[in-house]
Amino acid sequence: MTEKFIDRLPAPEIAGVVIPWFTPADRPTPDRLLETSGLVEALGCQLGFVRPDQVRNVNPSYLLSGGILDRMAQDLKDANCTIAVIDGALTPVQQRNLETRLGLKVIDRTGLILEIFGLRARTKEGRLQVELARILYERSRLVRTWTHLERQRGGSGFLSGPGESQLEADRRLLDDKIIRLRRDLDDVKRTRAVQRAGRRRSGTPVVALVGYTNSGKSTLFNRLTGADVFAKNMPFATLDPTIRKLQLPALGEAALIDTVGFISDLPTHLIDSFQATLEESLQADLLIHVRDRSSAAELEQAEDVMIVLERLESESGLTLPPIIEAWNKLDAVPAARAEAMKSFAASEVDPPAVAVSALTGEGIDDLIALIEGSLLQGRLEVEIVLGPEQGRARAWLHQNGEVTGEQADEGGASRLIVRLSAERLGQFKSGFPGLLSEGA
Ligand SMILES: Nc1nc2c(ncn2[C@@H]2O[C@H](COP(=O)(O)OP(=O)(O)OP(=O)(O)O)[C@@H](O)[C@H]2O)c(=O)[nH]1
Ligand SMILES: [Mg+2]
Repeated sequence: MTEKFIDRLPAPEIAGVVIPWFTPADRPTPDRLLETSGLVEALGCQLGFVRPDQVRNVNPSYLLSGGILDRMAQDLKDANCTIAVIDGALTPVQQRNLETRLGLKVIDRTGLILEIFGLRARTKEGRLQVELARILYERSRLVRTWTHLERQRGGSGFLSGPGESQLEADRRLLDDKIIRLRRDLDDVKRTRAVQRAGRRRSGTPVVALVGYTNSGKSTLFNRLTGADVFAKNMPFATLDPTIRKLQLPALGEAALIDTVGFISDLPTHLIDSFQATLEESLQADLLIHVRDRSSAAELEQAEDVMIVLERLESESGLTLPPIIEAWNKLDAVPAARAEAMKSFAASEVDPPAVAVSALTGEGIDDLIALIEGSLLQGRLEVEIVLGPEQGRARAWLHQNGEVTGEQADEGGASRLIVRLSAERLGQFKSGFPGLLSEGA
């Protein structure tokens, strides 16, 4: 590669941000402005200015049209900006043209989010996923800059010039890296599958938190498990999945997963490369959709979360687990509305909901009751190994559960995957003690 499309940013930069909008329907709300500022700050940049600009006529070379562009150039200068952010989608050509015109580094929304992910990734898995996302992004831009690169490298042959073969070489290099990263990520997936099988063998129900970034998942996670996970008022505070024990009054031990949040216009490359992490949630027995009910953009955020989940469902071939909702930040909502929200939540059935404050602890007992109730209603998947002498247990399982897989081991034992209600699972545990390993 002779060229890097997303460079690491030396801090502190001063960023000037324009949020382009086109029709009244996509005019940025005040919350969108806050979100954009949050993203820029999450990158460790100071905010020079942030402003929505309506693009009435799209200029294909720059996206922004004349007047807006001139004003942006002036504002960037006035605020001593060192970087320009267009919180929208730029083609590689537009990005390059803007950089030349403004004399600054320019990044778009995808570039911005990728940078933040790069800063946040801590675990090996997180880093692999971010690296894959970056390379997929680079590769997609490589394809579209074909003519540009060719011209830049001065192709001399007139049928297939050096420009083209250079591009081919770049592309192959990226493809090789993509293959290696996918292979490494497959290893991660295998490890996860083994851990999951362990939990299944012990019959531990798994509950996963999902939701828009900054909705309070980690705060709720800490509240529910007594953990001390990094929770902060910034987008993508959490990137790597964390799993902890959750004590339920009747069911006993469950596992709770906290993971990466969603955002509107989440770059497709990110969803693709975060499959391993996101699939972990998809294979839970229950999802808690955490919604920040104090945000004005809350409804759109909730819709965006569901869109991503449904997309993951159709792409992975997995079925979404049952979903309940935690309407969070109750304390930040005016008292009268909070009261109305509490009773409204209580009347919701599809999906069932509870109003809570992860910060003050209000409503948390109700949430725990709802989690337990939903698990009891839902069906859990467990793996049980039975010796040849355990015919009675096998018959019981066939009668009371749904056996979705059965495999014979060398020693004559068989390995059953069974879907059971939590209640039946409890009966099995007490009726056939010792057949499910504890606490794996
Ligand atoms: N007022 C109020 N603030 C809350 C509540 N829950 C979380 N917050 C705040 O919201 C911000 C984001 O919380 P996090 O728990 O980091 O949110 P998250 O969903 O894990 O965010 P990401 O990991 O970035 O996706 C923090 O400043 C929290 O203190 C709540 O119930 N009330
Ligand atoms: Mg978090």
